[in-house]
Parts: sequence; C-alpha cells; structure tokens
Amino acid sequence: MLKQQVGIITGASRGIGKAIAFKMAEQGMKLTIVGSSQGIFETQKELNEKGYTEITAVQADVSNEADVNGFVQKTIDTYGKVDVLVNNAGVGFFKLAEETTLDEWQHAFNVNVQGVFLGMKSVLPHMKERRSGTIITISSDVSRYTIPNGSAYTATKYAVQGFSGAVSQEVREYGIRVGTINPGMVDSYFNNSEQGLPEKDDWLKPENIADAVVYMASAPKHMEIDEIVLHPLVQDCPRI
Ligand code: NJP
Repeated sequence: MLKQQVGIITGASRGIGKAIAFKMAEQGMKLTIVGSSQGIFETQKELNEKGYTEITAVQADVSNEADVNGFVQKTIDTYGKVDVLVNNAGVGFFKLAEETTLDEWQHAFNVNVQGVFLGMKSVLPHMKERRSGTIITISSDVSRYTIPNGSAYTATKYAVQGFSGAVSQEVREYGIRVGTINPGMVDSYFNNSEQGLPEKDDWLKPENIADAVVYMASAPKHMEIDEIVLHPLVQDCPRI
C-alpha cells in the first residue's frame, strides 16, 4: 500500500521519528528525513546500511519557514511528489508555569506549533493539486487533558490538536486526510532523557508509535483516522 509512496518525517534524528523512518522505509517508501542536528545524517547512514537507499536527509529547523519550504521543495524535486507528511519534531519540558521562562515558552511554541503549521502550509498546495495526501502529527495525550507541572508543553499540544482538526475540515474535500497520534509515555530521548533506561522498561516504545503511523498512512483512501491514542498500561490517565 505504501510502496513507492513518498514521505517526509520531521524529527527523525532519534526517538520516535527515527523509528517511523525505519518502519516507513520497510514499507518501501522513499523518504525525506529532517532533523535540526547532524544526527539526521547518522539516521540516513543507518537506513542506507539496511539497504534503504532512497533516503534524503536534511538538517533544518521546522520553525523556520525557509527551511520547511526548502525540504518540501527538495522532496518534490527529488521524488516528484509528497504523499505523507509526518510532523513529529517536538520538544518537551516539565516545569511549573511561573518557573517557565519566556524563551522556553516561545521555543516550545515555535517547534511544536509553528513547526506543524509551517509543514502543513508548505505541503497543502501540492497535495490539493494532486487531490491526495495524508498528514500525521505526533501530538500527545496531553492534547486532550491537562497535567500539572507541564502547562507550557500541554498548551502547545492543545494548540496542535485544535489546528489539526480545523485543517482536516478544510481539506477533506480535496481527498487529504489530517490526523494526530497521541501517545502517553514513550521511551525516547524526550525531555533530555536517555532511551533504554531500565525505569522506562514498561513505557511505550518508539516502534509502537511508528506502527500507528503506518496504520494511519495506509488506511484505505476513503477512510480518515482522526486520532489514535496510545498509553502504556502502567500509565494511569483519564478516559476521554
Ligand atoms: O523526542 P526526542 P520524541 N527542527 O527528543 C527533533 C511527542 N511525544 O521522539 O535536534 C527539526 O527523542 C530532534 O532532532 P535533533 C513529542 O512531543 C513524545 O519522544 O536533530 N527537528 C529529534 O529528532 C514530539 O512531538 C512523548 O536531535 C527538531 C526529535 O525532534 C514527538 O513525540 C510523549 C527540532 C525529538 O526526539 C517526538 O518526540 C508524548 C527543530 N526545531 C508526545 N527540535 C514521549 N516521548 O514520552 C527538535 O505525549 N527536533
């Protein structure tokens, strides 16, 4: 189903985005992978070593409009189209509201919200012209309910959820699907953590989120999956 399709994955240097890149490459997709650090070229090398050669790596900042337009155009120039955009790049930190600095607040909104806006804004004219496309944003369980000590991060994910829902209503007549994947605790490098720490043994794995992305992207064309919510069993959270 996804074979020969073209995808863009942001935040693929590590963690969830890297797992998504591997799962999509396994499906036979051609990919542009994006990260803000040189780490993105390491992901490309690892994919190439597995035999996945149609991988373009771009070091770019998702909150910068020229960067985003650059990697979208590069994808179209290289592979001729964009079928799937995965807005995965994100930053998280957990602090009381009054201890959050303006710089931290703005950085979180720039990456988590503006990055998603710019990605969608850049691919939508192309997808509308082709009357086809799927946009998947890795949001969060805290886009639907609040937690203490994470107000700024929570606010970004509520914004992403609202934005994605409204865009979905704007573009469905063009055959474009827009959905979110809302995970709970995932064992990645998120929030300056390390991946693979023993205390995170029971958490979701990046591959679990990647499987959900593949499922959403490969749904039949007439079907839109608005949202997938996933939690590790050990995480006690409200039903919504
Ligand atoms: O985090 P991490 P995750 N431009 O830190 C990239 C959401 N989520 O995989 O700077 C471009 O391992 C960064 O690239 P680089 C979360 O909100 C997670 O867990 O090159 N890229 C790296 O590849 C986020 O939206 C949990 O290292 C930028 C990647 O983003 C998504 O899952 C729970 C960038 C971050 O990798 C992936 O996060 C939840 C920029 N300006 C939601 N800034 C969880 N892990 O528990 C960062 O509910 N990146």
